[in-house]
Amino acid sequence: MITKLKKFKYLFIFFLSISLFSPINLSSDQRLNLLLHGGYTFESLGNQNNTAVYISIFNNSDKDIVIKEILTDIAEKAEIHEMRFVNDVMQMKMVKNLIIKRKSELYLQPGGKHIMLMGLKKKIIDGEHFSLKFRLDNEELIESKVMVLSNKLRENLIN
Ligand SMILES: [Cu+2]
Repeated sequence: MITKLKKFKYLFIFFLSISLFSPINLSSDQRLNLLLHGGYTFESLGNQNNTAVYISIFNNSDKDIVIKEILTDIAEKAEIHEMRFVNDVMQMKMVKNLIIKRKSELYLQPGGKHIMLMGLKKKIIDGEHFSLKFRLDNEELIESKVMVLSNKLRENLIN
């Protein structure tokens, strides 16, 4: 009988801990309307200082969302860049506030918009991953994982 009660006690603690750590309890308000998914970059070579990161962004909410800033531990700074032709030369231009329209997707991909990590603090190695934090216009911070891929997978990429 005593052992049975003990079992119930542990079962109770188990379910209590599940409900305490459940993400549903943490976000009863309207959070996570912006989803960042599938971030990747390529391994750095030699003394490579900068690298481009690509990621898919989904705005499931009814209002436009602005990414104001990207925070990272692995580089001095992170900027959002877009590609522009200037006198027949492709150039990168910084985007200060990236707007993701309501109910829409934005794919940061090679040849287009990308996240530029500038002043890499360490070599980034194939198979590893790191995280970036995105600060939104409502000050919400969203963290997303970036996978590091082999340069062998890279073909004719501009940036
Ligand atoms: Cu760039």
